[in-house]
Amino acid sequence: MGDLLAGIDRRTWTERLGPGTALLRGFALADDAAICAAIDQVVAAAPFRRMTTPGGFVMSVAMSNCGPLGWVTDASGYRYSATDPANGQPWPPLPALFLELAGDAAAAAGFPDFVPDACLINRYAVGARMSLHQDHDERDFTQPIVSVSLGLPATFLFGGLKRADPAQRIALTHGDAVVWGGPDRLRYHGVLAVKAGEHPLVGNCRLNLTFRKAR
Ligand code: MD3
Ligand code: FE
Repeated sequence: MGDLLAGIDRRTWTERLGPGTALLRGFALADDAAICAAIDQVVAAAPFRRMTTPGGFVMSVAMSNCGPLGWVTDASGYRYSATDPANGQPWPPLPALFLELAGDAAAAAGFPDFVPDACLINRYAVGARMSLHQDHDERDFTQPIVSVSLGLPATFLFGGLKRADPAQRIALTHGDAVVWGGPDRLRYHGVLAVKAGEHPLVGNCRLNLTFRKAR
C-alpha cells in the first residue's frame, strides 16, 4: 500500500502562477550543494559587486555573471556584456550543471528548447531588495527566463504588464525554480527586503540565479 508512493519525491511540486509561469517548488534541492560550489567557483574569478544604475543609485543586490554574456549596469545604462567590466576578461563559463538545470526547468514548464547564454547571480544580504521592474534588455521575448532561489527566503512581487497593476506576493525558498515565459515574460516583478536569518548551506544571504537568452 505505502509502496505506491515509493520513489516519489514529496519535496517537489509545481504551482502555476500565470498562463506562462510555473513555480517548481524544490526543483534545485537535490543539487543545492553542487550549485553552491559552482557559484563559489564563478565568484572566485568574477567577484560579487554592487553596480550603479543609470540614475546613479548603487544597487543593494550584489551581482556576478557566468556564461557568454553578463548583465551589467553603470552610468551609461543597462546592457549585456561579453566581458566583466571589473577586469576586462570574459565571464566565467556556464557550469554544465547550470545549463542542465535551466534546460530541465524550462522543459518541465513547457519550453523544451531553452539554451541560456547569460546567467546573472544575485546575492541579497539582509535588507537588500529589488524594486519593481521589467526584464527587457533581451532581444527575443519569446524566450523564457528561469530563476533558481537559494538560501534565505524572500517575498517575490509578481505584478502585471503595467507598473501600476496589483502585484501578488509569493514566498520563494531555498531550492525553488521559477520559469517565466509567454504572456508573462514582460510582467513587472521585484523582491522585498530580505529578512535576517541563517540558512544551513548558504548562510546569512539569499542567492538567485537568473538564466536568460539575451541574444
Ligand atoms: C518575473 N531577479 O535579476 S527572479 C532580476 O529574485 C530579477 O533576484 C529576481 O528580477 C531575483 O532581474 C527575480 C527573476 C525574474 C526574471 C524575469 C521575470 C522574474 C520575472 C520576468 C517576468 C516576470
Ligand atoms: Fe528581473
